[in-house]
Order: sequence, then structure tokens, then C-alpha cells
Amino acid sequence: MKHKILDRLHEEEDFLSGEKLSEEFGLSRTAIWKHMKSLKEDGYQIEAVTRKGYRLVSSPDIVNYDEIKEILHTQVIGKKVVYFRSLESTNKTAKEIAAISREGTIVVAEQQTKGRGRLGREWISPNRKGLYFSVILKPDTDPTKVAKLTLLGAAAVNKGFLDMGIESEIKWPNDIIINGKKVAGILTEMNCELGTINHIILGIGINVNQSKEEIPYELWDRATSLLIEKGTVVDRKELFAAVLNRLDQFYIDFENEKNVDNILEICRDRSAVIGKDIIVIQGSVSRKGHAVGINHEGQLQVRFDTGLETVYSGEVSIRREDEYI
Ligand code: BT5
Repeated sequence: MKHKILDRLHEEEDFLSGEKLSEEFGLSRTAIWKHMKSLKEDGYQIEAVTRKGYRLVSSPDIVNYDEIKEILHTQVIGKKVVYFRSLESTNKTAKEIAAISREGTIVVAEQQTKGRGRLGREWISPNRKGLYFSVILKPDTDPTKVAKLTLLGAAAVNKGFLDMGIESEIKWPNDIIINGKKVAGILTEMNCELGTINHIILGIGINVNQSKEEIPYELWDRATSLLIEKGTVVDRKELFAAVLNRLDQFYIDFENEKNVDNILEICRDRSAVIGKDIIVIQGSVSRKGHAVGINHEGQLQVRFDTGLETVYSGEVSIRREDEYI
């Protein structure tokens, strides 16, 4: 009911009288007042004037479904958005609910207290400064194709940024880079048995409105935010919807055609590593090589002293020789 009242407030530019609202919704005036109080607690600024009624002055900077549904044009992704003010990790919660959730369900949180990176690393996720969300996918494909979903996520973030007028590069397989620093990362986790995928969790973290001081000092040489790069605050709701709209488009292509050529093309075209000298780190072994390209399967082709090799995304990290990332 609270959501319906909020919709009405959004629709109406002028005041809406308590009487009208109680008639429309079949609720007492006290019940309407209680819903208004609850909306105010959520951060909505609502003006209440005697004999005029209620008027929505501003919405809070939060990324729940109510706030993005008008600008979300998706068929699969985000038809259900499960919203939290704080979570340990959206990937963790998404995993817990995946079996009982429909495909495309999103778990989003305003902050994460134990945000996860790849290989047990950490993802710093300060309150309302970034976007931290996980998409539950149930693709009809075999586990060998899953690495491509990370690239699909990277392409969607890159194009979503572009829809907001922001240029970025993709550092295979899971980093989004602006001016040589990481602005977003992707963590894909899979649950499968007997060669069949139960579900995939595609986790995306984007640094949006952190100032430099809000990024831990030890990451200053390698991490950045859209605010730092653009010099202006970025609307998190618009950005969230832009990335989800692109994810939906790419995922539908992937499912229908099992074709990821368009995604691979974006990852090649906007690559931060192809044509560069890189270091491939696998466990305790680091090897210097030259990134040549991304093949049809989404794997990185690297020329080492010993010859051309295919690098799989699972257990490796890539560094550019000339940069920190
Ligand atoms: C990643 O790991 O880049 C994957 C990040 C995925 C985060 C999302 S947020 C929503 C969802 N729920 C989760 O719990 N996770 C996903 P990796 O390539 O391993 O990079 C991690 C490394 O990046 C760390 O070891 C730090 O050096 C650095 N780092 C940590 N936090 C950062 C941040 N906010 N911005 C840039 N770099 C960061």
C-alpha cells in the first residue's frame, strides 16, 4: 500500500488531500498519515499542509525498485528487486535466495560490510556512494560458457556508462577502468551439478560518488570513482537503470542466439589490455607476456616467450606492465 501511495505522490505535482487519498485507497485518514510517516522515515521529503494535503518534495538517494521502475525498460533483468539498506555481500544473499527466485531477480544494497572481490579479496562498499548489486541468472547453457557472462557484465557496465556520457575501458575479464584506475568490478559465481547450471550470480560493484578521501589510501593508485573522474555527482538511480537496461539487452541476445559476438566486440574494442605488455599472475607465478586478443570463447590470447597461449579467466589476475591496475 505504501508503494501505491508513493506512486500517487509521484504522479501528482500539486497537493493531494488526505481525504482524497483515503477515498482512493479505502483507508482511514490516520492510516494515510501513518504511511506518510513511514515514507518520511525512508527519506522521502513530504510537505503536509492543513486543508491542502500532502506533496512529495524530493525522493531520497536510494536505489530500490520504486525509484528506478519508471526508467527500467527490461524484460528479464530486475523484474524483481530485493532491496537492503545494508548487507554483508549482495552475492552472498543472492546465493541464499537463488533457488527460490525467478531469473533476473536482483539483490541490491546501499552498503556492504563484507563486499567480496575475486579469489577471496575484498570490495570496499561505502554507504550510498556506489552501486552494489547481484543478478540471479539461470541460463540454459553449459558451465563452459559461463566465463562469457562476466564479459557480458563488463560490456553492460561499459555501455551503461556510455549512455550516461561516460567513457571507460574494459580490463579483461572483470574490471572497468577510467584513466588507468578501476571504477567497477564484476564477480561471477556459479552453482552447478552434473554439468548443469543451477544458477549464476553476477555481482557488480561500481564506485559512483566517492570523493578521493572516501577511497582507502592504499587504493589511491589503482581505484577511482565516477565523481572523481567526471567532477560531478552522478545520479545512482539513472546509472543503475542504464546498466540494467544494457544487461537485459545483452542477456536476451545471449539466451536467444547463444551468440556473444556483440559482447566480445565491445570487450575487444574497449579493451585496456589488448596490444599491451602485461603480467599474468596465477597463484604465486607471474609471467610477462603481450595481450594479443580475445578469442571467440571470451578467453585472452597472450604471447609469451614460449609462444601463444590461451588464458582462462578463473584463477588469473592481469596487470599492465606500465600501470598499477
Ligand atoms: C572484483 O574483484 O573486482 C569484483 C568486485 C565485485 C563487487 C561486487 S559488489 C556487489 C557484489 N557483491 C559482492 O560481495 N561482490 C560483488 P577483484 O578483481 O578481486 O578486485 C578486488 C581488488 O580491488 C581488491 O583486492 C582491492 O585491491 C581492489 N578494490 C577493493 N575495493 C575496491 C573498490 N571499491 N574500488 C576499486 N578497487 C577496489
